[in-house]
Order: sequence, then C-alpha cells, then structure tokens
Amino acid sequence: MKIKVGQAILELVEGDITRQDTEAIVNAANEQLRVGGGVDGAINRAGGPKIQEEARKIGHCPTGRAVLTTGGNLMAKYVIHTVGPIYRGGTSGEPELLASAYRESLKLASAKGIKSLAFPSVSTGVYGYPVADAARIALGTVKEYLAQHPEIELVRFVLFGKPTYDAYAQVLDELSRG
Ligand code: AR6
Repeated sequence: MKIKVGQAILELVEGDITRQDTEAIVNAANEQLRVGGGVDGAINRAGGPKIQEEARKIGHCPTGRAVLTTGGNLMAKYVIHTVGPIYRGGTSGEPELLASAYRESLKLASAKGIKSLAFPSVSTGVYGYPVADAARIALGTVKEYLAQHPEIELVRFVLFGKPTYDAYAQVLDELSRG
C-alpha cells in the first residue's frame, strides 16, 4: 500500500527490513546502542560487525533521538539507530517520545542528504507499545514531515508479519482519506 505526500511516496510493505534497498534503514535500538534482539539483532547479523563497532564509538543515544552508522554489508548504505520509548501505560510521555524518534530519524536523513529510508515498527516488539497506537503516531509523524520536507523522496515502513502490516494499513487508509 502506498500514498503520495506532495512528491514523496509513503509506503507499507510486509517483510524483512535487512533486505531493503533504500539508502538508509532505521534500527529500533536501545539507549546503550548494544546489540539486542528483534530488528536490532537482525540488522547487526545481516550487516556484520562494522555497524556495532561504530555504534560502540558513539556509545549512547537518548530515547527519542537518533544516530547514524554505516550499513556494513547491507544493501542500505546507512543505518539510522533510533531509540523508541519503553511502553509504561502511555502516560509517561511515550507518544511524544515515539513521535520524536521518527522525527529525529528523518531530520538526520535530511541532514545527510539521504532521500530514501525504511522504518520498522519502532517500540512495538520488546518495548511493548500497542501497535495500533504506535502506527497512528508513526504514520502521522512521517506524513507531516514529508509534507514539509520535499528533500525526502521515499519512506517505506517494513512491517514484520501480517498483524502489524494490517494495523499500519488501516491507519494509512484513514490518513489518506482525511
Ligand atoms: N524486519 C522488520 N521488522 C522486524 C524484524 C525485521 N527483520 N525483526 C523484528 N521486527 P523490536 P522495540 C519487528 O523488539 O520494541 C532490541 O533488543 C518486530 O516484530 O525489534 O523498539 C533492541 O536492542 C516489531 O514489530 O524493537 C532494544 O533493546 C518491531 O520490529 C529493544 O529490542 C520492533 O520490535 C527495542 O524494542
């Protein structure tokens, strides 16, 4: 499923983010930038040790922010590591922090001249964010950014499994109507 936002494309696919040919892929990292499970483990396995070497030099990334490393052996040239919030019921600033994680990743892409990037569903695995709520924040934030930043040409959400894809598709359908 895809929509246009100005000249940019915002699309959803079901699949594995490590196999994307966008210039950058986004990792759902932790503040210590230490290799974990989920999408983080998959990206580090597929991309090789260079990614973790660079991440270790950077050392830390606060929740809601983003940092950049090489893509190592991945097709993507860069990995943008962002840290989404751990879900603690939704009243501890989680929505703002999740929106910030997407916005800061996009800002980093703009600053580096990256025109195409792929996001996973940040925070909805180990960090426990309810998928429908996270999808609304993720897609709303990206759509708003694309409307104001024509330098980004493509944002692809790569959703792992049909339930996550369906949750995002429902929200994107609503957003494209209104
Ligand atoms: N491609 C795309 N999406 C994937 C892939 C993949 N290869 N593998 C898993 N997902 P999670 P979080 C989905 O747990 O909740 C790590 O240990 C997964 O199904 O990876 O932000 C980090 O080091 C889910 O929909 O990230 C942190 O400590 C989504 O990616 C912590 O987990 C996010 O799940 C971050 O937790």
